Order: sequence, then structure tokens, then C-alpha cells
Amino acid sequence: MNKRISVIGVPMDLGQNRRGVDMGPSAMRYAGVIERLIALGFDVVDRGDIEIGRPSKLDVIEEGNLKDLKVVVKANQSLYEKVRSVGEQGDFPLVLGGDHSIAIGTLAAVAKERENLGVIWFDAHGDLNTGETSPSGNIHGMPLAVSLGLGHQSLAELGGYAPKIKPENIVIIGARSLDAGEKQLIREKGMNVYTMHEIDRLGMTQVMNEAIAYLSCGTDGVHLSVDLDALDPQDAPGVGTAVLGGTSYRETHLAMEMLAEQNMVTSAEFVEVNPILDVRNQTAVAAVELMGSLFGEKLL
Ligand code: 6HN
Ligand code: MN
Ligand code: MN
Ligand code: MN
Repeated sequence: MNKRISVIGVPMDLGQNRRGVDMGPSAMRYAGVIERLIALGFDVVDRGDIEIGRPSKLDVIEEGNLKDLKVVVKANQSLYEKVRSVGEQGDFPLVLGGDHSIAIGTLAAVAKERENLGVIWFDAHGDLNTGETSPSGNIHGMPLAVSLGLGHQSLAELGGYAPKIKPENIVIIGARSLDAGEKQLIREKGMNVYTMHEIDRLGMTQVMNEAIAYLSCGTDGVHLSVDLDALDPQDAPGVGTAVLGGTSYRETHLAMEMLAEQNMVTSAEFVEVNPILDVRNQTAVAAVELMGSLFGEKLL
């Protein structure tokens, strides 16, 4: 892994309906993310927060079943530019959300100079909706579809190119709430999805061994996207779209530890921490501890 980590906060809450997730970056800083990574021997630069505009009215469907589209596009454009500039300096970009709509900007940046970026997507959801298939109109349920070049043009073509990612380069882990259109897209594209069923059956060790082996050949970098709602709500209550039956605290750490051993992750984001819904900052603390494991912290 690179020696220098650039931390970028994205106080975005317009990709969904529950206010408060904009405080996620503060909560993770408060939980000690910078100090923790420095303690692991990294040179860490806090690049501050991306500025998010405010729409005149919240949750307004502007176009094609997409809520707050213009502000989401604008913030993702700024994030795209910021992640590109730190990437060009050779830093490891570590993005703190904010809701998952910010993956649109992160992915646009990290996929730009790579032909075959791999993506590991920890999430209860598929985030594979478009305006046509979304039951909610919330853009945080769309970033993976957008990265495949699907959905509204102003999202799909952010950064001036599309698609960003090939469907065969994506591995989704922890899914247990997929909408009908998402299931159809997964089947159509033959995408790699380890639902909670496979995690229960195979165990996280085998799931990660398979995911790592699969992405080790043919990719030229791996982006890790961790939606805290992948975890069971008992271990991560501070999320806006909690779904029962998620990965345990230890299973999720094990996954991060196995990725750390491989040294294959080239960028990462931790999203959907909502301090308003949290219990004593537990979810932000869990996110920061997971980052510790990802960057090589050991139990012994
Ligand atoms: N997330 N599939 C639902 C929707 O509204 O599209 C939920 C999406 C949740 C997205 O948690 O990042
Ligand atoms: Mn998500
Ligand atoms: Mn590319
Ligand atoms: Mn989710």
C-alpha cells in the first residue's frame, strides 16, 4: 500500500431521505481516523471536506425519478476532481461519506487511468438501480449502475467518460435487499454477488479467498467501497437503510484483514454513517476500526 493516505470528507446527505449522514465525516474524524492511520506508520493528510450545495427544496424529483440530481452531480464533480488530484500525487485516496451517491465521483476518478479497475462493494444493497428501476428515486441506490454507464447521462458521464467499470470486475458482498430491477441486471450481466446466503454457507474466509483470487487476475487496481449497512444493525445501528441479518463485526474485520494481507486495494471509501441514528458514535467507531484492519492493524 502507498505510504501516504489522503483523507477526503464528503458531507453528502442528498442521495437519500434521512438527514444526518452529512455528519458522517465529522463522526469518523471524532472517532480518531487520522490518528489511527498515523499510528500505523502512514503519512496521513486530511484534505478537509468537499463542499455540498444546498438545493432550495429537499428531495425534489427534478428529472427522471432522481431526487436532488443537480446538487448531487455538482458535489460528485468536485469530489472527482479532488480524488484525481490526490491520485496524481501518488496518494491513496480514502473517502469518508456521506451517503453512497458519492461513489459516483470516487469511481469516476479512480477508474479514469485504469482499464480494468476491480471493485469490492460491501453493502446490504446492490446500488444497481437507475431512475427507471428505483423504488425511491434516491441516488445513493444507483452508484454501481452509474459506474456501468447506466442511468441519467449527467451521472453516467461524470468525468467525461462511460462506462467506468466492467460488470465482470465487480464483486458485491453482503447483499440481502435487492430490488427487482437490480436482480434482473445482476442476472443479465452475470455479476459476482455474494449475498448473505453465500456468506452463511461458505463462511467469510472462503468468500474473501474467492473474491481475492478472482480480482487478482486481470485487474489493474481495486477500489473498496464499504457501506456500513453491510454490517448487521446490531453492530452498526447508525445507518439510514438498515437491513437485518448482516455481516458480523468480526466477519467484516476478517474481510478487511484478508484484504490487508493481499495489499491489493488502491482506493477506499466508507459511507452511510449517520450519527443522528447512531448509538454513542458506535458506527463511526466501527468504520474507523475497519479502516485500521484494512491498513494492516493486527490483533497481535
Ligand atoms: N444504500 N434499493 C433501495 C433504493 O432506494 O434504491 C435502497 C438503496 C440503499 C442504498 O444503502 O447505499
Ligand atoms: Mn450502498
Ligand atoms: Mn478505466
Ligand atoms: Mn446499503
